[in-house]
Amino acid sequence: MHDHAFQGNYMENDLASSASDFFPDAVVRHEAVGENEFRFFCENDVVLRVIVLENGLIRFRYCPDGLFEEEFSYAIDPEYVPASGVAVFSEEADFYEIKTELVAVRVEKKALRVEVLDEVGKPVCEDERGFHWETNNDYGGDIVKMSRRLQGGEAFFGLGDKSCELNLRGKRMQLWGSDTYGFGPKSDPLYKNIPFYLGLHNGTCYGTFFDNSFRSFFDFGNERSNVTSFWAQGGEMNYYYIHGPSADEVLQTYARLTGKPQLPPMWALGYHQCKWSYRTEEEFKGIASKFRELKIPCDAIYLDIDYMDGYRCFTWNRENFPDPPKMIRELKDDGFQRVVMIDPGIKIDRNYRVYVDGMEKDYFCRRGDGPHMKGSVWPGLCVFPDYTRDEVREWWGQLFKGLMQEDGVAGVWNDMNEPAVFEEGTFPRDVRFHYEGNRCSHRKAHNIFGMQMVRATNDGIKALGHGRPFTITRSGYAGVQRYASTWTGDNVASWEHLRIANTQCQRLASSGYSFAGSDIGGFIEQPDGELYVRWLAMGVFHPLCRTHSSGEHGSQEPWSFGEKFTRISRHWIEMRYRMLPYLYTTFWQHTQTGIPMLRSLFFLDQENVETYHRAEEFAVGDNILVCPVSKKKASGRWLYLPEGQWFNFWSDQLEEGRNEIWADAPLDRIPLFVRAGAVLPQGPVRQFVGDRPDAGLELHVYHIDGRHESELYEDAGDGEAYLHGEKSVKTFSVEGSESSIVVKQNTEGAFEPAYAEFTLIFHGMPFDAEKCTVDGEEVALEKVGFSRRATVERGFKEVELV
Ligand code: MIG
Repeated sequence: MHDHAFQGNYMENDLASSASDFFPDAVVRHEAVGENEFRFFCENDVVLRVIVLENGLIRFRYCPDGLFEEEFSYAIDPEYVPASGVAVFSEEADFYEIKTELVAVRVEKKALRVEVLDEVGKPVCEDERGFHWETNNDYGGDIVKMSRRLQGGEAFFGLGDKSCELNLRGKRMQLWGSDTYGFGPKSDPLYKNIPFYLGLHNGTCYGTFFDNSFRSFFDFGNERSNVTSFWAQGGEMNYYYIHGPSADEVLQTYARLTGKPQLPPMWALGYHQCKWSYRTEEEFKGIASKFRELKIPCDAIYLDIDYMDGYRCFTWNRENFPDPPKMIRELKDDGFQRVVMIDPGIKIDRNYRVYVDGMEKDYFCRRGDGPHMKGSVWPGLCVFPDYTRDEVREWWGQLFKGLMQEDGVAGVWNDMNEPAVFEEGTFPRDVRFHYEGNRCSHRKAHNIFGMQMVRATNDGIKALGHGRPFTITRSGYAGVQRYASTWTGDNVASWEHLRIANTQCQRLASSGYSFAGSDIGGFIEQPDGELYVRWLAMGVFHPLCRTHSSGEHGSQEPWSFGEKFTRISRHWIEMRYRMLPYLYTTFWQHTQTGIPMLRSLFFLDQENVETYHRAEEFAVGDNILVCPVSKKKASGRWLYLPEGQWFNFWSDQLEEGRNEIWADAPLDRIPLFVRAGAVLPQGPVRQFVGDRPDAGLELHVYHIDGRHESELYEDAGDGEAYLHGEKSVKTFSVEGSESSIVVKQNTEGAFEPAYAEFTLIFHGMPFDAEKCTVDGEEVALEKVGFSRRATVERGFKEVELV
């Protein structure tokens, strides 16, 4: 049932170099097209087009025979407008040079090799043999290849959901989305296809985005230790060089090019509970009331495939769910959002309206010779919508009308969209796709199928009036971050998988896909209480925080492991809600800048090679750093702090960065550090996001010898008013010395939250604070443990503590 045919099973065309490779000859001619495009023509008809989109964003397109096919990309954000770069062209004896403010691109005359140097002339990225190709007689087209020199000390990151070590140096990876039930650290390919990676050496970071949806490969010194290469089994050698020099800048540019997510409703950042499956109304409602009864916060509960009538999408099993609108209304009244699964397979059944309608409209995929693509999935034999046609996407979107508008479903979960079919694993290669008029086979459409499915889902429910849709997808291609959140698929309840989940969420974030989480506790098999709470403690800091399990091994809810672990689970989920204002702010910042929500250590200190090899520590947003405990029976762990000064969240102990330290961590602690000078907002514990709206926030102020700024973003938490000014962005600047600290607040935007006061809590003051003044007037200062606190009006301008 679960097919692994594509794992480790390299076929004849999988090698980076082959005896039948062709290479470009010498450049014989060049021309400029407009101000930012330069074309180079070789003796044997190879053509290279270099397009300067921005000073640090250069696109390279190659063709072997002078004939570029029409271009089309699902990845590029339709709203992307190049921030036009200024290119200066010159010719030297051996090469041509295109110079911008940030980089110099050299194209060697002899064999079309490309080299990119930074503004001080340091090589960042150099072709080895550069572009070459192999002709593909089976399918036509070419296997297009690129090889580069691996730079001294170079580390590699990104490439989506890979489960191997964080730094990809020495690895070879494949992109061909696969349903990999129970994957392990060596499984490849996995579910997602994100052909974007970062190279980092000598403190300089650059990105490569190979926008080609065919089955593709990336080799980081695996086949030959001094060579990096990437290639695809069809399509064009079409890649973007993205200059840093910082990793942040690379990600910002990549996000401008391929798009940023919309801000989700705030409840999407609450705690989510899922299982395969809650099978009856009684069971589903029972789960919900148990959360409220035990006072464990929860915002969303999920129905997996079994709520449907024989797995027919957009239907209900009326025996088990006799009155969905009523059930949903009751859950809604109790503060629960309802998320349901929808798969791409449509059951072949002439009494099923979705099938009949789709057949009449000719919306399902067909085989090369004409018949419909049929494959077995949960409902039995199915057909599959061709989501690469806009009429089909629109039709699909409308199908949600009943679920969303009549029944009151709040969010949609798209699974099996690699696409997965039983037995064969995926569609045969000859299946045809519309591809927005650029007709093609499954070889080209496979890797974008899931993205187009969830796009149709997301746009559909948006058109049905959900201003901020919540969708979650298993597969995706570059750009999918515009449409949906994601999870890392069918993992296992083991300590190794806790570490893999950490790696995958960090890696997805580095690949432009921040809104991700893992099945907390593991999908397959049953965690024990210790593993569950350690995993939950990490999951609380992931953008998506959802427990899910296959349900085959008993229950996996926060109360499933005895009273002690119920208490600890509650503690962690309450922590999620305390962090919610901070996480929501971090998400909003991400939608503005494209800087990842989770940042592996090299984002924080990229001059420092120690960070190239650190995999478990990560920052969440601007001000906090986490390092999950990932071993059984550990009482704490060693971890590395990057540059800067960090306060231990639990003890207020000040630690100097660029140090390996030990942090104690009993089961209700996770090594957690706050940046000196931060203002960390913490919310009240709520049972769900709409609960107690007038409860005020705490602002935790951490000392700094110097200055630091932090932000707090707020809005109504749902709907689109925030796009029209109904939001509030506060900047808190902290200025501290040995004997005082001043916090200034500046607010922009029209949104007024329902609460009136902040509690300021001062941490790590190196002086014995005695007096607190707010806008010139003294206020009461309370001493609590090693911190001082004062309650102040929300609109304060300046608070001073001496
Ligand atoms: O073939 O819907 O990854 O989260 O619970 C398995 C049942 C299909 C795989 C998903 C998993 C989900 C399960 N699905």
